[in-house]
Amino acid sequence: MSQYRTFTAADAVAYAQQFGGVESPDELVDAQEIGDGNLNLVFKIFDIHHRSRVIVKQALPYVRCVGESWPLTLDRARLEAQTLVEHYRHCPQHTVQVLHYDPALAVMVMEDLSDHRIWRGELIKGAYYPQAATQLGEYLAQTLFHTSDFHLHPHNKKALVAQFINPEMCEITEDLFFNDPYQINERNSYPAAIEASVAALRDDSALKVAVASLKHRFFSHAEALLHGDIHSGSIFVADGSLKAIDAEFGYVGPIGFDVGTAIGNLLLNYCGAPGQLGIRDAAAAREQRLTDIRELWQAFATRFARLAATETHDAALAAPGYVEAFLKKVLTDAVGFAGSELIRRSVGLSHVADIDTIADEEMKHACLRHAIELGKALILVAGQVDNADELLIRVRQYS
Ligand code: SR1
Ligand code: MG
Repeated sequence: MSQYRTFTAADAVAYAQQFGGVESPDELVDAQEIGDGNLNLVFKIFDIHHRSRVIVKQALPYVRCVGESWPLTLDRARLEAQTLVEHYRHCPQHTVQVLHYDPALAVMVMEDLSDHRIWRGELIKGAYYPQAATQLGEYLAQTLFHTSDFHLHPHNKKALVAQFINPEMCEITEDLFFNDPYQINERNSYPAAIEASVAALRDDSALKVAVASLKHRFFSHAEALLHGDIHSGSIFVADGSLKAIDAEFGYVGPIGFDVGTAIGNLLLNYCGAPGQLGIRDAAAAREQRLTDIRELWQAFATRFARLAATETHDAALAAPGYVEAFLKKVLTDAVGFAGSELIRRSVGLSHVADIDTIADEEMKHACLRHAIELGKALILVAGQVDNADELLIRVRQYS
């Protein structure tokens, strides 16, 4: 019989005492459930001095934000823990540390990052972390290069693909990114005022062909072990520090998906800024997001190319000029995936606070329309974008 049971706060404390790796486990006395994501329970565990010491995260057998009517595999806890462990091996400075995990209880214990804040909230406030974009580019390069065919022996790469088969979580992405916004679907959620923009998505056959191509790549291009959901809510920041969390969508897929999700979320903030900040601050925030995107791509592509120059084991993939050609393709993919992230966050089930928390309804609708139009444009022009400056020109053009 399965050992699984849903944790109470007391269970989480007891679990942390046993597996938290702290020096005086009896001093762990309290837990607060802080999960604000769509899927899981997350407990912060406090000691007798009310200092938070570790995090206990448990997967629920259903989608938390929807309820028991949408069952979901508990295996995602294993996939999340193993993705984070693998990414930590290659980029410990930018990956949360998993201290323990138990696939039967679908639980993991992680380092506490209370001295960090979720990047999305900071971006919305207009707080600037000058190193964050470069650090995110570094995280993406290190984790994606070291889990790709550039670096791994072909046998190990195939074993990695098998280890990270993640059909149920991939299906969520497949539906939410590439189907729902382009059809009438009960999961979609958007204000009636933007119906014309959404209806235009359903009627655009060229767009649907481009989205089909993106979905096909997501289905079939096993390039590297992705984080799979690297939006600004999956990233903690502090002065000079950035840590990725929440990797339950991890699977071996197209590198451009992770890069594009990261860029897409910076662009969601770009679209929402006029509704969140005063005119001058919003203009500055927008410029900052474009700089962030340039820095992210620059850091990613430079590091990936450097790693490829010294650590590519396959003779054919080491051919001079190949990695540069590959990175152009990654950017093209990333632009398309960024566009699909903009659209699905505006039309679909899971909105982001960058736009969703805008108080003025008309302004919110304008920001949603902008995100949809920008997303559509990026999906359609992705094939023509092969450097970061060209991407930024396109973003300005559709703003
Ligand atoms: C049903 S899950 C909805 C979204 O939340 C997660 O964070 C992923 O982004 C997913 O697409
Ligand atoms: Mg998440």
